[in-house]
Amino acid sequence: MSRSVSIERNTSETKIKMTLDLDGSGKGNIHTGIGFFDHMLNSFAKHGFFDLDVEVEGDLYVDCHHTIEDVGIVLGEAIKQAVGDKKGIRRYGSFILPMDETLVLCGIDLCGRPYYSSNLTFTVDRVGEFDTEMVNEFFYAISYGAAMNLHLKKLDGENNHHIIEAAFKAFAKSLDEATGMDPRITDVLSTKGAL
Ligand SMILES: [Mn+2]
Repeated sequence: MSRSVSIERNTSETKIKMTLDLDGSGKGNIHTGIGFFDHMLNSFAKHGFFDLDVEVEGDLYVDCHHTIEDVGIVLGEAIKQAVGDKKGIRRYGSFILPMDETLVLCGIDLCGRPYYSSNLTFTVDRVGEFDTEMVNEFFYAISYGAAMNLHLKKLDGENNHHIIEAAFKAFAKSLDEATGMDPRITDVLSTKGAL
């Protein structure tokens, strides 16, 4: 059973083509027009063992906002479609990811309800062409698109590049766990019988 999803989304602000395979090998083919964002999405693919193709034509002459937010919306929708009825998956995932002085915790629940909580703050306005305030916009968009609970907590950290990269990698590891199949789970992991 394939858990690969392709989505195309076109607005007056962004044109996005994305393919996500939850059962990939970590191959990223990412072109968003924002170098640091490409670096983050490649890290997400690599460390979650997802295959992720992303092509974006965004209105970067405005700023990076629409491009980053809309990729979050589409990635959330792709996750939601790829997990389907959620039969056999672990549902929960969490990871505490160290990166030198930085330590970021991620916890997720693919419960069908959107919720986003984060304490990530930054001491610079941008890393490369990526506005740091877009980190929380991006993960908020994913949590709503995928209908998941998503918590990100910075436990330690100084360097803004490290903090953002640790968040993307912690999310990747958590999502890999939550979307992973457990042979002991024969139906949906909920006493309600549905997620
Ligand atoms: Mn890096």
